[in-house]
Amino acid sequence: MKKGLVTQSTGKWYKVAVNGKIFDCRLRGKLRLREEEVTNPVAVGDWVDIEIAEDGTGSIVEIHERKNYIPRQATHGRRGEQVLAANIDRAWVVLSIRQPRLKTGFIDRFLVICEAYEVSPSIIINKTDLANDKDRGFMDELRELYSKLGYSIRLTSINIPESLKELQNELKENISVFIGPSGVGKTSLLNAIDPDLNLTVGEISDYSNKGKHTTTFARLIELREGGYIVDTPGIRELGLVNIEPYELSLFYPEMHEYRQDCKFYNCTHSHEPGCRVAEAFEEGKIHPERYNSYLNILKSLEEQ
Ligand SMILES: Nc1nc2c(ncn2[C@@H]2O[C@H](COP(=O)(O)OP(=O)(O)OP(=O)(O)O)[C@@H](O)[C@H]2O)c(=O)[nH]1
Ligand SMILES: [Mg+2]
Ligand SMILES: [Zn+2]
Repeated sequence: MKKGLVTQSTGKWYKVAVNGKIFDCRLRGKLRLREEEVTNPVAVGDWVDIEIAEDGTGSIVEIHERKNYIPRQATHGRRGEQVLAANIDRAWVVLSIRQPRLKTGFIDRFLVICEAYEVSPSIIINKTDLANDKDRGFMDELRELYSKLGYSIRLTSINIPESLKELQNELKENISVFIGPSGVGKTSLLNAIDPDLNLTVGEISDYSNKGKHTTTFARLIELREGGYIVDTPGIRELGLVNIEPYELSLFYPEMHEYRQDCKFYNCTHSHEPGCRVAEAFEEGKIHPERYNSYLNILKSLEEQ
């Protein structure tokens, strides 16, 4: 039996690195049983025990306890959760200012998931070279808003090398993950940071701003300058799992100091009398963009 790190997951097959050697592995039966609750019981970033057969392929027989992981609601009508990555030091949500257009709701959902699952989140807004004056004003607002809340936010463009320096430094020395919609430039950023990688990126096309899912499976990549990063396929939605409506505000840091002063302990800060959070919003102490996204996410949790 050998201990290894899962570096790629393509459905039934996983790549597992053991002392620099890669083994193609499948899941042992008892682990497959968990597919009821989790669409992928094993994710990139997991430490696993494998047994190697005579033909050189392996079976994953055990998953080691995780430090943390990033889940989302499974899609395509499947129940349970999907694990996007495991054992992550830092998770970056990547969006582009244009092509496709940035949605702040995506950022806030991502931050909530990370707060709830004890992953340290940061934000990248890419393709700043496509920004017009209005976009630039908007990006400045976002930068101020999120850095005030304590989140790092980087504005990048693969066409502006200086914009990548800070990010490059931050990716050294730990395991990070890029998560975001398709076409925002997750893989392009990695190529720009480490040209040796030569990863496949989407073709330039503006007939649709939807992205075309160029990266089709999650994979762990070692960077030339140090550090590891999980590049993931683009996702359209970030559905929350295992969060009750009244718990949502726990994951909005700016609501902390107000929520304990609400009249009801299970206040959802949407319609209740004596709500201190709603009051703080009225007083301009909570940003409208954030309160609005809070209400949207709350509504989706209540409908679940
Ligand atoms: N103008 C501009 N285009 C960029 C930038 N970054 C990436 N692109 C382009 O955006 C397109 C999509 O890039 P990808 O790196 O494949 O996007 P992705 O996020 O990895 O997409 P998926 O793998 O589908 O999730 C490519 O045509 C890139 O050349 C940027 O900073 N500025
Ligand atoms: Mg990609
Ligand atoms: Zn309240």
